[in-house]
Amino acid sequence: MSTSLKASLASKTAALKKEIETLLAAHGNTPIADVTLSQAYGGMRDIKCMVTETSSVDPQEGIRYRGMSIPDLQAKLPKAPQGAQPLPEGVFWLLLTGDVPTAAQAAEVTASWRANETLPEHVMRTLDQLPISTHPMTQLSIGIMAMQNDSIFAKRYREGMPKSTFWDAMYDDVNLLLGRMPVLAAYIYRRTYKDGKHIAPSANKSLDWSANLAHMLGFDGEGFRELMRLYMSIHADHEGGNVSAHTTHLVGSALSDPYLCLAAGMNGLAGPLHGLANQEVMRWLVGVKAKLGGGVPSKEQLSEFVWNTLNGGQVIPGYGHGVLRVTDPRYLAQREFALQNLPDDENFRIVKMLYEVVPDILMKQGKAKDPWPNVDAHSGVLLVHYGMNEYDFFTVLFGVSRAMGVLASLILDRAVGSPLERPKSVTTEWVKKKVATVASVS
Ligand code: NMX
Ligand code: MLT
Repeated sequence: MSTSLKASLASKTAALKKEIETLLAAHGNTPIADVTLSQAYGGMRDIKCMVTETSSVDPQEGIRYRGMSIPDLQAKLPKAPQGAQPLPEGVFWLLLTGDVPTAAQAAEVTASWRANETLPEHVMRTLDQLPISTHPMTQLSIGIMAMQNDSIFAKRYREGMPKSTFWDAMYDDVNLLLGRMPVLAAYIYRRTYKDGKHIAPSANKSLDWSANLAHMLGFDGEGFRELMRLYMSIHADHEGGNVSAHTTHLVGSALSDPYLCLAAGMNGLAGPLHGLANQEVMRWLVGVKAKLGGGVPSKEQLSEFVWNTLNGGQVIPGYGHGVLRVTDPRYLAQREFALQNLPDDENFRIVKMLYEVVPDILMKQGKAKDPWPNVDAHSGVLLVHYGMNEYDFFTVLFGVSRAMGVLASLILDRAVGSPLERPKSVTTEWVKKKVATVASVS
């Protein structure tokens, strides 16, 4: 277990808890948002009604982890010996504490996760019983649930642990879970697509978490390792309101253990409007190529295909966002990676062309509030470039990364004593009476 991370967390969260108590005592009744009827019916978009410490998304700037943009992470977080991308171990430290770790501290996280890289036998047997056609995200969720009997939080809760130590039990569970996530993901990949020929974790115990994941998947080149470090770092967190983070937080508010919470979050990530969009992008792009006879289409052909998709009542996967109103900086980070490492890749050339074509069309159509590409518009072509052609697996990689962000928040939730989440719902009948009353007084 990473002892200095836990110690740093303990002192940070004690201070944060005090700060929140002081704020609530002085300003507990201060309104911070109004809610309109459109928001109540419209997916609660933009209502400021929850607090998440790990990251925030500005509509014009995109993601910042504890105030740091993606270029900041790339410049300031520890890297692998020959690498240029941040180590996700450093991202996790940052998300939890708000501090940039040293290389030694990031290595401590690597060691504590890699000490947990064994899947219980029954988890593998459970997965082996599933039809091979079971979607990898369903396998991921079932695999996480199958490990729930190991939950330290659930065991200690049953034994009567005091509320002040919830975060400590949560931390220990999360440490185990994050150690196991890459092994679980690799197990699913190799059973589903590689005839069950599994690859053991690297004997080199100082190999970082992402490189070891790449190894267990069966991709040992430095290019794929760097891609995994970038991928794992940028998909980790996107403030608290997205479906996977919000679900994990909500389920955790019932004091469910992190296995139950993470599986719930992953089930949300598996939806096509959320993380599953990354597989849909690749499928859609391959569909374009097949329909147009292969190769790189012209802009005119691509535009026609985009319009056909829209006129068929479908969304353009990888475009649009619930919060962002600019190109997603996670897309730009991946574009930068592609420009450096695979500038002539055929699929990348199509992705670049889509960037020139789709926003204009979405603006002309006039429905999407954000016509720009999101993180999922780019990730698939990078994976395919290095030989990972199994699109249905892509969201599992998103899930391994997202586990870091949502589980960091879950530890913080328990540390500051977040209560049961229970908003008030109303009926349309109630709404009709309410608007009638408001209309009669104005
Ligand atoms: N293609 C076609 N129509 C779109 C798109 C798109 N990419 N994005 C939004 N619209 C439509 C949307 O379906 C809605 O139509 P209607 O009024 O008929 O229901 C209208 O534009 C207004 O939607 P917005 O308010 O702009 O978007 P919202 O916040 O509801 O949804 C997404 C955000 C991300 C769900 C939406 O943009 C979308 O469906 N994008 C494609 C799927 C995707 O890429 N998802 C991944 C998001 C990132 N992630 O990893 O989670
Ligand atoms: C995410 O990374 O969770 C997505 O961009 C969706 C969101 O933020 O709503």
